[in-house]
Amino acid sequence: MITLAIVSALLALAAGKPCASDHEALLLSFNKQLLQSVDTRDTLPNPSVHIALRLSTHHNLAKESEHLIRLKAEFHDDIEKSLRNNELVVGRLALYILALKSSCHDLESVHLTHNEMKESLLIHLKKEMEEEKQNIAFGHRPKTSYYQYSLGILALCVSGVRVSTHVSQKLIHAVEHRQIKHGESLCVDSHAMAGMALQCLKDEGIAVKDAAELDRALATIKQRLLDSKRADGHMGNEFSTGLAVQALMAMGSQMEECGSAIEALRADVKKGTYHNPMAISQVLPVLHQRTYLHLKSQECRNEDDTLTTDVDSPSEVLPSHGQVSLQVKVIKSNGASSVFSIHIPRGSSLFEALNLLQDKQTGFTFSTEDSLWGPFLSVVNEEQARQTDRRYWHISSDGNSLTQGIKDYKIDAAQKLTIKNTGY
Ligand code: B12
Repeated sequence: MITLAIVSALLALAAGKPCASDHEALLLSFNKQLLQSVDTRDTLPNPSVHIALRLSTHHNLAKESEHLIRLKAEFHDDIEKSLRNNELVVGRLALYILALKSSCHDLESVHLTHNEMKESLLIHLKKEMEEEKQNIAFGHRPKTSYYQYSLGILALCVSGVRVSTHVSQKLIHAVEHRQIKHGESLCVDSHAMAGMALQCLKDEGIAVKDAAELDRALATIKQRLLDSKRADGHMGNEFSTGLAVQALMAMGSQMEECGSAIEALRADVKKGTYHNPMAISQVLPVLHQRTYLHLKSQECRNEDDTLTTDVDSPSEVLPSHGQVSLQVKVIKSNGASSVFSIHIPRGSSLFEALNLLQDKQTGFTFSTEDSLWGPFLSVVNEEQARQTDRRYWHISSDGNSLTQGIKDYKIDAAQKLTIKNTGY
């Protein structure tokens, strides 16, 4: 309680706000919102949500332990299913390990069954990291992404496992050679994750090839994160700012460097920008001034158990009036394009709009794959944009890249959407 009061006071001070109780109330309702999301049974339990709940000050221990049991059953099975399909599971496995760690679960007691062999989670992650290291050596990038590669290093490091110098070197090299991107631009989220992974190695004194080079990479990441700050305080966009501030804190930044970014996050929370549980899970820790590096010393003793889900009844959503017109242009990988038009109820999500368009039998079809962020658009008009071929369906509206997925993006005004099969 005392810690929370100090944290609140610090945050209020940094943001130039006199009222610390305002921050505490906001934090509590945001925390409850995330807790409530674990009651949903129509999606897999999400390890990132578990980590954020466990890094918080207030807890609902019964719900958290029930969630852990579901992770160990359903999420675990999903990872094994991917292994049977010969997919790499670096990022999801790393988050699973961090989630177990956040609940002080004995990692050695959990095993993955693959090719009729039983392996501990950490051993399996180490092997996949070696494989990714080879992929970078021969293909100049990991098969998954540098975001997942960083998560892998972070999970091993936080669990006290030695990370091979060759593995860490590949990440340091990628930072120095500006290879960490989301589409065409430098990826703020992945830099944040890389920063936390490399900072963990430094703090733990895990040997790297060249300590001075590690320091240079950390300084570069810090500078790039600070350079990504927009006039409104966000670093990158609304959805990367939480991780960016977390990384800066882990790297020892002073509050003054993050004050406006934290204030932007608080304004977003108030506006209701974060309703996707994955988005909440990436913002909540930093509002508690915690980072993933705190998982190293997680103790799970004498925890508060007062968090409830009696969230204030959600503000009534008024039925939207009228229809808006939507134009959907699809550009396939060979450049061929087709345009579809439809009228949809104002306020529909893009997912609902695409379903209506499909039902009209105009020739437009689509399908999605589940992910921790929700449905990822994977097939359009019978063409699949495969991540294995480093392609995806990029979505933009009136020329601006969407910052949310199809389930979260709401259409309030007439617009022209472009769905383009894009390489990355
Ligand atoms: C890497 C990445 C990508 C890569 C994924 C392929 C690869 N090389 O791994 C590519 C370039 C394909 C991509 C695409 C998009 N991305 Co992206 N992506 C990321 C990033 C940096 C890491 C994701 C990851 O690996 N997570 C770890 C693993 C363990 O979790 P996972 O759920 O299994 O990961 C998969 C999904 O996350 C999925 N995915 C990636 N991005 C997105 C976005 C959405 C909305 C969904 C549903 C799924 C999804 O691909 C991952 C690999 O298979 C995150 C950053 C973050 N903060 O999370 C942004 C992030 C998730 N992406 C984002 C966005 C907006 C998009 C796009 C919608 C951009 C666009 N305008 O087209 C598209 C998705 C369009 C579609 N077809 O549905 C936002 C989502 C914000 C939000 N509120 O929804 C994030 C948070 C970045 C940001 N700060 O804006 N992305």
